[in-house]
Amino acid sequence: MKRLMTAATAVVLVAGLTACGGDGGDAETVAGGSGDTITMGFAQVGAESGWRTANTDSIKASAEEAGVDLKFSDAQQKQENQIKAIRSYIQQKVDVIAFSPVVETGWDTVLLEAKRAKIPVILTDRSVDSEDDSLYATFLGSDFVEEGEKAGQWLVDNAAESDANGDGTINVVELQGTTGAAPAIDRKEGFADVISSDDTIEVTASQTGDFTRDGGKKVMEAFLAADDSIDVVYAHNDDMGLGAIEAIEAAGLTPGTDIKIITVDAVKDGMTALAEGKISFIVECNPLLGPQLMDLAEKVVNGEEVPKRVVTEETTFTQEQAKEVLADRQY
Ligand code: GZL
Repeated sequence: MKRLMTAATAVVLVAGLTACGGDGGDAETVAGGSGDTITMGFAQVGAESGWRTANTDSIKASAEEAGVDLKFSDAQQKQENQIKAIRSYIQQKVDVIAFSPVVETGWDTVLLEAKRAKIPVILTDRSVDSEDDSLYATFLGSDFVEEGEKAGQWLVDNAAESDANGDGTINVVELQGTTGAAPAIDRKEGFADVISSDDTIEVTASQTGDFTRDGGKKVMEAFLAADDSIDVVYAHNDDMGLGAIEAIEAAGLTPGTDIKIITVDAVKDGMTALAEGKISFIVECNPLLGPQLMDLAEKVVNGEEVPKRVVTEETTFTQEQAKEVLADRQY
């Protein structure tokens, strides 16, 4: 089913850098609120990556800042836990529900329950694949296809330097994000579209590492055991790229020299590895969605018009750029 996106109403989110504090955790009430303050139920994916932790911190800090009474749950990357959390928010009659769908499909039933309970839903970070876009008020998050395209474009532009074994072909292995998740599907699509313009570049293996460091390490170990001519790793997030670095070094190879690594996110650990030259290029995916989420929630609860799609503004980093900004990165 095609995701219905009214791109024309998309609004670009200017990244607001905010301090981050707090930790993940199961169902909890984070920001005190009483009387006519807005009560928000937030069903988070989990705590699988540095990006997710920064995203959680931004949401909690922004709720505190905005005086929003935040009920927060961590689904440990399980869709059934997110659905349970959304149902509990419906029973608690919160003013608004927000969540980052761990996968694209399987949400229509519970979102219809929220609609029938007259509780607006805001999608943050990841979207759902549904024919009925009346099931949510707005989707705030990155354009993951564009992120994949940026990663692919860097490889096309740097193909020659990426042919480590000099055989005239660029052998790429791909560490995919969580199976069925919008960022995994879209980053794969965008990357494949752009590299198809250069027939010397080929993805010879692609497997999910579930967006975790350990997942990236284990899959990379298997890739290295099966193929001694890998030139490039394209990892859908920094954490899997960092896991791949561990596997590459354990195999006696030098990341950045023997095998180039391209990742997405630009969290501190990823940017540090980029500054050191172990990663070669990072496409930023901004996790600081908290301020915009609270602003959208207030408008939605007050019955104000909001754009159906709010696109996060983000950039890319080379090794030189990482060295320049690393000290100032807040996540
Ligand atoms: C992207 C987000 C992804 C990050 C990963 O917006 O959903 O999930 O890229 C995170 O690091 O686990």
